Amino acid sequence: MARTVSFEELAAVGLICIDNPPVNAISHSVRRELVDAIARAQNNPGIKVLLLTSHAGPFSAGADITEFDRPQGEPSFEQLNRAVESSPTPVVAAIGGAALGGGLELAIACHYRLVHKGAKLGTPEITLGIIPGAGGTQRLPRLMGARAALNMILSGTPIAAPEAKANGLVDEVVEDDLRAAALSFCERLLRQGLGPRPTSNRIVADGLKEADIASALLAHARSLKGRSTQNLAIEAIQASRLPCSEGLAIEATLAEKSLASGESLALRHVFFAERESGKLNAASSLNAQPAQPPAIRRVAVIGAGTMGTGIAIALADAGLEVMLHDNDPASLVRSRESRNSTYASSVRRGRITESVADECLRRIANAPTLGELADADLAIEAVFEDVELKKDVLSKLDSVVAPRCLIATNTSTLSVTQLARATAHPGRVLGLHFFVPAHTSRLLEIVRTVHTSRESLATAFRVAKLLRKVAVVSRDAFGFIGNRMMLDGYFREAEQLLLEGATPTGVDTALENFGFAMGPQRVSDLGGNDVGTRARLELFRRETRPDPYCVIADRLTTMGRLGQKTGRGFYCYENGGREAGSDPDVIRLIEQLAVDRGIRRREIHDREIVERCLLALINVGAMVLEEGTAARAADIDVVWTSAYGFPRHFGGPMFYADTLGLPHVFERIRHYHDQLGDYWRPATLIERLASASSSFARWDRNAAPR
Ligand code: 3H9
Repeated sequence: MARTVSFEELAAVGLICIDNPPVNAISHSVRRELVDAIARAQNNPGIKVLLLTSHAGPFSAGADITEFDRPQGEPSFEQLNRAVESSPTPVVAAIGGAALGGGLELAIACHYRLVHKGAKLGTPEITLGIIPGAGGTQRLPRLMGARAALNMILSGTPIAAPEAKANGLVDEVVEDDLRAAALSFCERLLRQGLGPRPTSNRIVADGLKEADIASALLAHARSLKGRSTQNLAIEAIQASRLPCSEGLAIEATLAEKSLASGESLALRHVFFAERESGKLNAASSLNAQPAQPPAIRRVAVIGAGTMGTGIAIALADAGLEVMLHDNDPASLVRSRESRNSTYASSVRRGRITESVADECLRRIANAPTLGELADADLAIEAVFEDVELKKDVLSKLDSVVAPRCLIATNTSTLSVTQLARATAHPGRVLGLHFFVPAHTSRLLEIVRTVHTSRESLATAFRVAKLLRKVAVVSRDAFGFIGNRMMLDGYFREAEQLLLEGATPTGVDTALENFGFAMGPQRVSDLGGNDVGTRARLELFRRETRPDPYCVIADRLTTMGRLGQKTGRGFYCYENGGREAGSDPDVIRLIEQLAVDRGIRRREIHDREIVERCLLALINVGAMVLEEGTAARAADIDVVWTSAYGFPRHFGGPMFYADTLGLPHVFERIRHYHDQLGDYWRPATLIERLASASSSFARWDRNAAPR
């Protein structure tokens, strides 16, 4: 088996390098080889100082998450870190790239730390539903104080090198050559006769007061909504006022508890699902060999409205050159103003410097004519959602751009296949479905048609990677993965509940309490009820759906109650604000629509609201799978957790269904089918998996790449 740690003697310095690509995760073999290297150094009287670093890439991305489902094995993290900290030879960590989770915990068990100026240090464990369980909750408070440690652990966001230096986490920040600086640091230690400096011998300078805990919880309230890992983290940090060995024992118990939690299982599922969904062979059966996509440097964006402008900003942020075209010069002017104000706001919030903002702004140039787009590597059409207009733009693009150029449409409702047929080269056409706001949203749905070539798909994956977005491939079908499930499952059921007696506030609050970022009616008001109505018109053009189907939202659209943008929708928004107030007129409208359909209204419990909306989502999700629109259940989970506000700590709708158990899911869907009619027909896939006591996860594992 290949070695994952190397050891080299450089005069009095023993150089230990972690070499476990791609991210130097601290796997069982890394731990074993690190402990061996330390022992070897101790048996060599010529070695006076140990330098621990990585061969390439990050210092370490932490514990190997793929090993979490099996026993840790010896040496454990605790044994490794004890071997490091109790080494009679001083140990210096030289951190290039990132030191995350167990990687940082290893570094703070070392006696001294140097960090490259570009490195990041953090404890992302909370994003995986676990607590730092390799001494982080005990040693971080000893180095940076309990309050700062609490914030770092609850945020999960890494900090930059200067901040790490300022709060005592590292000794020096290195500007250039980390290895050379670390070697001269080691020489200095030797000259000055400085020995080991165990972190665990320190005492925590501050204690955690109730007010500190409350303010940290408040600061991270959004990301921790509905979660429980933070309570274990707080308990562990509080134990840091005890002698370190006692604190470590408490940490170990709490870490184990966090690892076994459903929250952690779900979050780890999403972590791997996001990485898997962005891989070509997982998404396509077009060809066994991955294609080498061409480089992307210059991108043409056609349409300078909200979407086109957002896409242009996303591309510029990724360092790409953008040529923005629109037939309407006024649109181009408005787009420039909107870009200026977006970047100005990023500077004001301290997200980027003024010079970075200027650089990004300079990357976007207006292109008054289509002819100027000829040397684009990628062209993205983002014009108004009108089939003829889009066909016209795509066909013109096809004749203007070079053969290597990928052509993408940003449609969210139209048939990409039909649009692609407007070109002479449908193989190079696909959908890139961005979400609003395009420059900050995490998801990119890549829509492939039967004609889309593997090269085009590979290029689209590369684009997603460049934009740092999570990519999921959808087959070209109405609504792709996300909107199809939203309309046919989630929104439709939410409206049915309104007709049966619930109120918009009742439905939204029940689902928000479950963990959704925003309830369905608030989402509809935010996106615009007219947008949903337009999508439904397109759906009804292609397929039929029995009444009632989102009749309330459609009626609101007819009444000009388009949502936040008109100050009225399912709710009313006073003075152009975002505060949603309930509106008796809407309740009366709902009551009338219910009477028209002979529906008797009743009181509906929150539990029923949540169950029906989730089961409807799961049922349509299963249909999306059996129809082949999504390749894997995990892809659906990625779509819903990254763009539709489904709580990550429940792992996405399909993972959640597995948690409930498919036999139970099937039985409840059948119950609603009997009660509410044919639109609740259980998906065949659910019936099949339930009768075999199987799960979506197993189905994903067994299904060949489609
Ligand atoms: C921990 O440390 C627990 C301890 O406190 C206690 C222990 C007792 N393990 O993201 P990428 C894989 S918990 C295994 O595409 P990037 C990833 O799956 C850990 N594998 O690259 C992918 O594999 P593949 C706390 C890992 O450049 C490949 O590496 N640490 C791990 O966009 C490339 O990943 C974290 O939570 C891992 N720890 O981003 C950090 N990390 O190619 C998690 C990555 O087969 N990692 N892989 O699909 C990250 O945040 C990002 O991967 C990182 C690089 C920023 C490092």
